[in-house]
Amino acid sequence: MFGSKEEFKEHFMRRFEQQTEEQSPQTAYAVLGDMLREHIQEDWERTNTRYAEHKDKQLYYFSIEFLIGRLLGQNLLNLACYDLVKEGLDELGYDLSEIEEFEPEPGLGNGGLGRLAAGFLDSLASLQMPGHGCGIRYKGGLFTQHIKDGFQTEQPTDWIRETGSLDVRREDLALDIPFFGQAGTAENAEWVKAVPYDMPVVGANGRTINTLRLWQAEPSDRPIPSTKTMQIYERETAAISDRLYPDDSLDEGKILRLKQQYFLCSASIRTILKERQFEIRELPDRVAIQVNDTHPAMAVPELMRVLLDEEGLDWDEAWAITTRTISYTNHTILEEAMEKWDSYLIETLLPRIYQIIEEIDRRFKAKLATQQLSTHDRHKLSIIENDRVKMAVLAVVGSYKVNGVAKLHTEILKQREMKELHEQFPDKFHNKTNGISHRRWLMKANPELASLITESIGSGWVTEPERLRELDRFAKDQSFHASFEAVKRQKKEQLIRHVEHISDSPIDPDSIFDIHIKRIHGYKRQLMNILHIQMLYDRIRQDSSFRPYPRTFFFGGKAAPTYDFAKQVIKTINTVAHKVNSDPLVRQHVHVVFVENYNVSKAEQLIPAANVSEQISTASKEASGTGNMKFMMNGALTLGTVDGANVEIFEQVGEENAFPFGLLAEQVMQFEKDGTYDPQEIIRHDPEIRQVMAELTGGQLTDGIENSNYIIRQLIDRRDPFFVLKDLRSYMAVHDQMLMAYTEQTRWTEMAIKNVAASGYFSSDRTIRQYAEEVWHLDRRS
Ligand code: 26M
Repeated sequence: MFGSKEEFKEHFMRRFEQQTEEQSPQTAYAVLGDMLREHIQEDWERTNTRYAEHKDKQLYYFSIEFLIGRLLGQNLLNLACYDLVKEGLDELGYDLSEIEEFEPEPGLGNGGLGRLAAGFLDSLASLQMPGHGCGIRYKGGLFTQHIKDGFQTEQPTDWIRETGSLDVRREDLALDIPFFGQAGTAENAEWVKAVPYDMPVVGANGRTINTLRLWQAEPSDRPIPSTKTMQIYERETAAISDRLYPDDSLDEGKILRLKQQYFLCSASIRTILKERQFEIRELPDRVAIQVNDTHPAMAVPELMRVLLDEEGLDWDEAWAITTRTISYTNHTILEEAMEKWDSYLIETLLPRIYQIIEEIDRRFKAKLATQQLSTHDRHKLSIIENDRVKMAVLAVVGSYKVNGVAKLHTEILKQREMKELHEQFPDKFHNKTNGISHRRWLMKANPELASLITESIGSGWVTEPERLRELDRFAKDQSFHASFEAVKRQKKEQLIRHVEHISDSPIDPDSIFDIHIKRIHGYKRQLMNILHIQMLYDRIRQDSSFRPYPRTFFFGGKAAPTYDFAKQVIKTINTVAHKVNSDPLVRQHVHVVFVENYNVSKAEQLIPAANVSEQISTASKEASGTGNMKFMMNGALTLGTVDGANVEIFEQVGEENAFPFGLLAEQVMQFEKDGTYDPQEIIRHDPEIRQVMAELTGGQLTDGIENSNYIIRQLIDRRDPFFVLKDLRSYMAVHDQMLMAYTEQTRWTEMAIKNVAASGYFSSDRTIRQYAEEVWHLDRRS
């Protein structure tokens, strides 16, 4: 980026000395930010001009979350100047990784869905495709988690800084969005100004720089409704982009959330249409809009509104254009996560939009009227039902393609959850198995492994990640084994340095690093993991012949602030951790570490150090998972259920190089249907499980029985909806198998290498190529 190292140093120092602030790493961070900003400016403009001149079809990825993580290091890496800058700074007496720590974490997402959106932007730019993000510039990202007395506490996180950031405020593109009022007139509406902040998305291997446009809500200059004071108006306006909702699987139906959704959709769609350089009827050939889950599904009625009311098209023309422009990705089948809005809420907040949704529903029902359908089927096919709008049905009806995020998940959608819709639109449904950015999760997070790979097979895998397969040649190579093991060891030691202050006893780098990091949720079954650990504790103390190979269990993850069960799971993990870690006998075999405030940066430290990747969701519940892919790419072995993309991981690497266990999706779904699963029966018959349940009931695992109530209620009264007790035996057995395998070091290393070799399929570059070819048709020129 800056020519030579010497050039960079000179340029940097010149800048640095001009600063009024003291010469700290923080100032260095700001200076690097300014340098980057200037450096990419020209390529950013050139990219936009190129797209305009070639009339390239543009993709807009609409998402309520973009979990981009820290950008400085990734941008330097993609510009192929990370090493140069690092060495340059080194010679000047600065440590780049220390400087990187000064970048506030942009936590604009809850988890998988938001991180997926960020990875897709990385792939789009790196593949030099015209694809941009549209999202919200939340002042506060996901809360910061601290652990106090074993419990989660939440603090607001503000990430926006004046200096060092690359985004550009585009006042010239600001527009006013109306809420409330009456359908068809702007009378009595309450207006909110939407101001875009454009962030450059720097692609690797070229000079493509795409745009992530994040909208900020501000008071508009228009008159405010007479029923409101200025103070209230200003507060309500700012609230729209004030913070990210911290729920990742619960539809709460809050009006502020609805405002956020419409704000994003309306601002983005109106801008796309206003700035266009083509006839409106060409829209589907010039623009593709992908809606990331139903959160931006208001794009359907909003595009209809603009086409009808502002462009003057008739219904059929408008509908044909809308349903050839928008496509939808489904990320879940969990009932409680399916968005349903009370009709009156939409009708009050967005009267014209509600009229349009009603008309879409009316016409769809009219079309179905000629068919022989059961009442059940008609229910499943209604957009509006019992005075609620079902966003998933609206999204399916209003788009030309609908995809699941892994093979199994897509099959469940087609055959069960959306069976009736699938029968109506058989060609709409397709699978696009998720992927991850190998640039962030291998090259950036694990440069040591990346270098070793390149030394062995050359650098072809960097642009064609599926060529990681060439590593298979080294799966039995002794000297490669030694280097591979040395890298893993180094990453484990680095992780220890990062977390040792939070651990009450030293972490043994020779122990197996077994890592379970993701949002805390019933279906992700952190509870099963910690109950198993407690059972190990009991067994070690009761059976003097049971002395298992040392393991360190890492947990990390946040609970939604309103999710009491998940919060109690955190408490249980911390209580058991304390018990295990302070027992002089047990701690020689088992160590438990809860890593506070799990986020993208923590993931970058944890994943490269893992030996075992815990992916233990109840089969059928995890749509895909993407953490599973990151671990595999870093040479961890998957200990997991036959769920989500685990299925494809097992397929790619071979089951003999992984540890599958547990009920199959079909079995789970059968039990759910017939209700024959009885957790009490397991407790009655299995003495070890009985013991751990007694400890739970006695309050020993949670510091008192008040705390274990939620967990007991879930396992007993609610009959263990996530089959924790049902799968526990199988889970114990697979852990024992894993332990056996680990003691055969050569064989383990061979398996780990094969995992890296088979991980190329899970690069988001592959996913994005598939979307581009089969859904967005980005190569199509008009
Ligand atoms: C909805 C309504 C109100 C407030 C928040 C939400 C909401 C926010 C995020 C709901 C779901 C959200 O994210 C869900 C998510 O992260 N899903 C995960 O998506 C990944 C990418 O496809 C998959 O790999 C995971 O399996 C899936 O759980």
